[in-house]
Amino acid sequence: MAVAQNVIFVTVCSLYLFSFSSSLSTLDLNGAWIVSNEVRGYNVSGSVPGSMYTALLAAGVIQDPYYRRNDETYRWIAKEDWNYSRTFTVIPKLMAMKTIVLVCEGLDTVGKVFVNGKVVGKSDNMFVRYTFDVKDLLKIGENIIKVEFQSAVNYAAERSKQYSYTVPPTCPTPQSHGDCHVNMIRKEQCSFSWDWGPSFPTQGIWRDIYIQGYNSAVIRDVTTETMRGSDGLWTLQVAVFFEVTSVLVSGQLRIQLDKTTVLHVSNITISQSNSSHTLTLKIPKEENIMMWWPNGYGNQTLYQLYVYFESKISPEISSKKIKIGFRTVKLNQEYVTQNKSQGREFYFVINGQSIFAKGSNWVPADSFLETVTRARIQNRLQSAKDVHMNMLRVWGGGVYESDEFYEIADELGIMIWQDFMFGCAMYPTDKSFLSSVTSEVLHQIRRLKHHPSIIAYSGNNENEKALRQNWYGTSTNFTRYYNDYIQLYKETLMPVVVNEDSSRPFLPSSPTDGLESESEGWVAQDPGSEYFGDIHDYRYLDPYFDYKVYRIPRFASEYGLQSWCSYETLEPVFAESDMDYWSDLCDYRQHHPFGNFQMMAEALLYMKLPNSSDVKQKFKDLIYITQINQAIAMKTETEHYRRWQNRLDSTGRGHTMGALYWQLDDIWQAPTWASIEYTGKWKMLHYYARHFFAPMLISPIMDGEFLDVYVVVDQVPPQPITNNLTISLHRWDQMGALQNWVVEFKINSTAGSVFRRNVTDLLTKTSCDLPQRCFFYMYLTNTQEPSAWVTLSTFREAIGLQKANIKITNLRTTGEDKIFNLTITTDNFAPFVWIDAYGIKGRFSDNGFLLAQSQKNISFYAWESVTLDRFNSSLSIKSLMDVYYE
Ligand code: BMA
Repeated sequence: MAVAQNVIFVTVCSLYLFSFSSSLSTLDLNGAWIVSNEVRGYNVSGSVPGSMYTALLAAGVIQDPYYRRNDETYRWIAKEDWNYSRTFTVIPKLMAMKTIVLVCEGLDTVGKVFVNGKVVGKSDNMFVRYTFDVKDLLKIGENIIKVEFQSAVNYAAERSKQYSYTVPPTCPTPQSHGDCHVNMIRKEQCSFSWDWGPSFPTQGIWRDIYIQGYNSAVIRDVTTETMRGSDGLWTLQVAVFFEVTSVLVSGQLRIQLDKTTVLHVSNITISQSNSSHTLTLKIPKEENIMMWWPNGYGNQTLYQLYVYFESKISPEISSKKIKIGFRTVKLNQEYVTQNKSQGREFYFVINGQSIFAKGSNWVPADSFLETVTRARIQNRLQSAKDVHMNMLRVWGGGVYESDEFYEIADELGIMIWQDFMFGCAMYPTDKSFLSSVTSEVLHQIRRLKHHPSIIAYSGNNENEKALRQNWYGTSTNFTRYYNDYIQLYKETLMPVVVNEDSSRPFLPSSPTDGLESESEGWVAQDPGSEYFGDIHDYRYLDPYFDYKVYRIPRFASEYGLQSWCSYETLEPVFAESDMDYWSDLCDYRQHHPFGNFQMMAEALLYMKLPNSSDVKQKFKDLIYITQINQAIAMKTETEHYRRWQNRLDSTGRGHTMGALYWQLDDIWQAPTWASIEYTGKWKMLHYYARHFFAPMLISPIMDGEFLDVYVVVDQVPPQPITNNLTISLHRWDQMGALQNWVVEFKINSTAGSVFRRNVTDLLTKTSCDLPQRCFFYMYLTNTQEPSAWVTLSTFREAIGLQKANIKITNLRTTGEDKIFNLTITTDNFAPFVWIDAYGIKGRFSDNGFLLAQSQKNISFYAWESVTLDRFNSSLSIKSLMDVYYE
C-alpha cells in the first residue's frame, strides 16, 4: 500500500513539473535583427531587446555615446526613423494553431508593425504590452517581421504642434542639452535628458518579443494579494488573466504553492469577454507561513506560486510561476493630535510594525536599458542593502523597472515606492493619450502586483507641486491645467489603480499632502507641507552641515546635494585635457544650472579649497571635496530626520518616518546627486549611509551651547536596553583623548537624547582652550561601534589639524574568496580618510571616516576575482590635509 501511494505521488509531481514547460507553441523573436535607416543608408545587425544606439555601436558606426560630447555629436540619430526587421520560420505545428499572436512586451515607442508586408498594428506607448493577431498573415516557412519606428523626438514635436494649447514645459533647461516635448509621448521621460542625464531618445524593441500560438487560452498575467486574519491565518487572493481564442474554453485551473501544496483545483469556463478568474484561497495552518519582512526587520521568505490551466479543447496547458511573499501594508495617515490643524501622520506599517523608511531614489541605471543586466541590478540593490536601506522609490521620470529588478528587491527586502511614469511636467489629456495611459496602468499593475516589495503607488513626480507653485507658467490658465491634472490622475489613472489593486496605498503625487491633498481637491495649497505627506527638499547654498537649516517633515522622499564621480569613472569618457574642474567638458557634463559653482560655494562654507598647482591633481582633490560636501550634508539631514521620528514640536511638526535621499544610482558618468557611480563604485556618501542608516545610530549635535547626543534605533525594544557610551574630547593636534565621559543610558524608544551638556563646561579644565581646536568622538564603550564624531567648528576654521602620515599595513587575504583585510595606521588625527582601490570593482567596509585612533582595521569586498598583488598595487590613501600643498 505504502509503495503504491508513493508511486502516485511521484507521478503527480512529475506530471505537473513536466507540464509546467507549457505546451503552447512559442517562437522567440529576440536575438539578431536588422536595424536600418533608409535616408542615411544604414543597415546593421542589432540585438533585441535593444535600441538603435547599441546596434550602431556594435556595428562600429558610432563610438561610446557617453564619450565627451557624443550625446551632441550623435543627436542626428534620434531625429531619424529606424526600422527593425528579421525573418523567422513558421513550422506547420504553429501554423495549425487556432489563434496566433505576436506579443511585444515593450516597443520603444512609436512604431508600425508589419508581418510579411502587411500592417498588424501600431504602438505609441513604451510601457504597454502589445498583442497583435497575426494568424492570417503568416505562412509556413520563412516570414518577415518589420517594425518601422518613428523618431520619438519628431513625434513629440508634432504632437505638441497639433495640440490645441501648450503643455509645458516645452523644453528642458539649456544646461540639460536635451530634446523638447517629452511629455507629449508615453516614453521614459528622462530619455530626452534630465538634470543628471543625457538625451538619448532611443528607438527599438526594448523588451521580449515572441509569437505564440494556442488553440484555447493562454495565461497572460497572474496577480496576488495577501491578507492576514485576526487568527493569524493568511488568505491569498489570486487573479488569473487569460487571453482566449474565439470560442468558449473550459478547462482545469490548478494553483499550487511551492512544489507540494495544491491550493486549488477547479473546472472553469472562460471566453474573450470573460477572460479572468479570481480566487480567494485560505492558506492551511499547516503551511506555517513565514512572513516577508523589509530588510532589517526579519526574513524575506518567498514562495513559488504555480498556476496551470489545462484546457479540455485540446490537451493544452498554459502556466505561469511567480514568487510571492506574505505581508500586509498600511500607510498611516491619522491625525497626529486631536488638533487637526497639526496635520496627519505619514508612515508605513508592514505586518503591523511601523517602519522608518531608510533609502534613496532609483533612476534608470543606463540610457540604454538593454545594457542593464541582472548582475548590475543585483549589485546596485545589494549595495543599497549593504548600507541598511529598506526602501527605494522608483522615480516617475524613468521606467517601470524590469521584472528582475522587483524580484531582487523582493529577495533583499527593499520596499519599493512605485511612481507612475509622469515627472516634472503637465500632460496632455486628449482621448488617445488617456486611453493609452489606461492600458499602461492596467498592464503595469498586473505585471507588478504580486511583488511583496512594492508597498505604495504614487501618481507622478512633482506635478502637484509644480502646478500649485507655477513652475511652468501655468498660473495664468490655472483652471485649464488643473482640470487636465484631475482628468489624468484622479479620473483616469487612480480608478484603474484602485480597481486593480486596492491592497496598497495610492498617493496622488510625490510630494503630496496625501489625504489632505485629496480633500483640497488633489492640488493642495502647500504640497510638500511639513504637516502632511512627503516632501522633496533641496537647498544648495545653506550651511548643509547645520541640521537647523532642514525642515521637519513627516517623510522626506527626496533631498540631495551633488558631487562629482571619481576620476577613475570619468577616465573612459573624458580626454586628458578635460580633467580640469573648470574645463568646458566639466561644464557641459553638469546639467544642473550652476551646479559646479554651487559645489565650490558649498565647500567653501565648510573647508578650504584644495590648492595643488597641478590641474589634474587639483581636479582629483576637488572631486574628493565635493564628495565630502555631499556625504556630510546627507548625514546631517538624514540623522536630523531619524532623530525626529518620535517627537512633535509645539506646532505638530515631527514624527518624521522616512528619509529617501536623492539619488541612489547614476545613468552615466557625470556630476549628480547619486551615491553610487555609473560603474557601481561607492561615493563617500554611500559609505556614510552605512553609518547614518545603521540600525543603531549615535547622532551628536551642537545645539547652541550644548552637546546633545542622541541614540536612534529602528524599533522600540521589547525590554529597555541599557548600554554605555564613551564620549571623548580631542585636540586636533594631539593624538589621544583629553577627557572621557562614560554615560550609562537606557533605550526604551526609537530616538532620544542620552547626553546633553554645556560645552563650555565640558571644555573647562581641559587643554582645549578654543572650540576650533577640538572635536568629540564617541562610541559604545564595549564594542567601540557604532561610533560618531562632532566638531566644534567647521574644518575651515579648525586649528591644529596636521598632515597625517597614513599607512596601509598588514594587507592580507582572508580565508574567504574576494575578501581582503588591511590595517591602516596614522600619526595624526585624519578627517575624511579615503582609501581607493583604483580599477578594482568592490567596496571597503568603511571609507571617508574620521580616523581617531592610531590604527583601524578595514576589509575590502571585491565583486570580481582579483589577486592580492593586483589589489595591493591598486591601493592609495588620502585624507583632508593632503589636498593642501605648501
Ligand atoms: C527632483 C527630482 C528630479 C531631479 C532632482 C534633482 O526634482 O524629482 O526630477 O533630478 O530633483 O534636481
